[in-house]
Amino acid sequence: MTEEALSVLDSESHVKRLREEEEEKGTLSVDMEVNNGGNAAADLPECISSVIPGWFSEISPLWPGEAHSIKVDKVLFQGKSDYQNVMVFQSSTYGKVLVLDGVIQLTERDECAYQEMITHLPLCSIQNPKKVLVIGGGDGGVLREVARHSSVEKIDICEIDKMVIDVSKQFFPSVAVGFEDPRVTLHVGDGVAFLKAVPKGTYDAIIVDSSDPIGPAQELFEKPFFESLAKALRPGGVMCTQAESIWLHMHIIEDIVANCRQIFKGSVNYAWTSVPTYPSGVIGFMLCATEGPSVDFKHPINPIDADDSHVKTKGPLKFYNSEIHSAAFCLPSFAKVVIDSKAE
Ligand code: SPD
Repeated sequence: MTEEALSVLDSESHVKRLREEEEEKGTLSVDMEVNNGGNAAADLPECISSVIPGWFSEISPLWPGEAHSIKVDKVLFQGKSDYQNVMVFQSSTYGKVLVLDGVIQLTERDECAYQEMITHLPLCSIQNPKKVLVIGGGDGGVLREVARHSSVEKIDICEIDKMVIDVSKQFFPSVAVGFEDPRVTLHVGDGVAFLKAVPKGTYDAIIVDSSDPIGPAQELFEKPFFESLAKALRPGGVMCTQAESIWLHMHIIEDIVANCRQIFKGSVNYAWTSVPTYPSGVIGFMLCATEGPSVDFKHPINPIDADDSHVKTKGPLKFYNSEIHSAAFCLPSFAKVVIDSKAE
């Protein structure tokens, strides 16, 4: 069987499994069943396919009723680690794509918009970050960005899934290049347990580059984890965590903001960026500082774009600049109302 055929079968069985899960939960459209006499798939008009052959469709209960699709040229890798399904495919328009449990983690074309923002929003907000911890981030992209900061002396990373690291090194060398920096120490293990063992006040900055809060990353969105983060930071230290989409996940964001407000006694702000291949095309970040020297996240005091010493070895920044840093904290009114109300 050709790889193209395999990829179609795989995406069909993935969609079938998710449909079955949705049906079990009763979330699949009732209208379709009624309008089609109970045989929805068979009676769909030709222009609407239940799955587009040769395309990857991203379907999840975290974004019910929609599925972004990307045309697959070739499936390059499929495997099952101890934690999740791992897939890499060559797309027609976004370069290579890394998928974990059916959810896109990065594409070669737009990964810069996420990795640069999740890293430089916190690190450009404090003077001379020296010790940085990355939780998750097994593709190495956040490491690549942290390594642009010449003040940084030590970079620890704790990633649970070795397969993600190996696959990234094999298929995404320009992302995984972050692992080659001599300041990096890799810990393969559970980020929650790792953080609990960190002595109080160890890090200037912690970046949590996780997948969505279903599966191995779920605990990284819960209150005890935020308490461990705060404890591991020095006074006036900063953390930045992936905080989902204002279009899809206001309920998750509300909880994160409320928890962080209680736990972090310094600044607590929400920022966002545009990533076309993430659900709804945007993703947000929760930025928090511990009590201590005050941190104004909205006005970078350590501008990486003013220093070009990193450009020779790592290439130019593609997305981040000081203007987009400040702009990232401007929220649409519907989100501002909710986030500000939780921030009081
Ligand atoms: N909905 C997908 C969110 C993925 C966030 N993490 C991406 C990891 C890239 N380093």
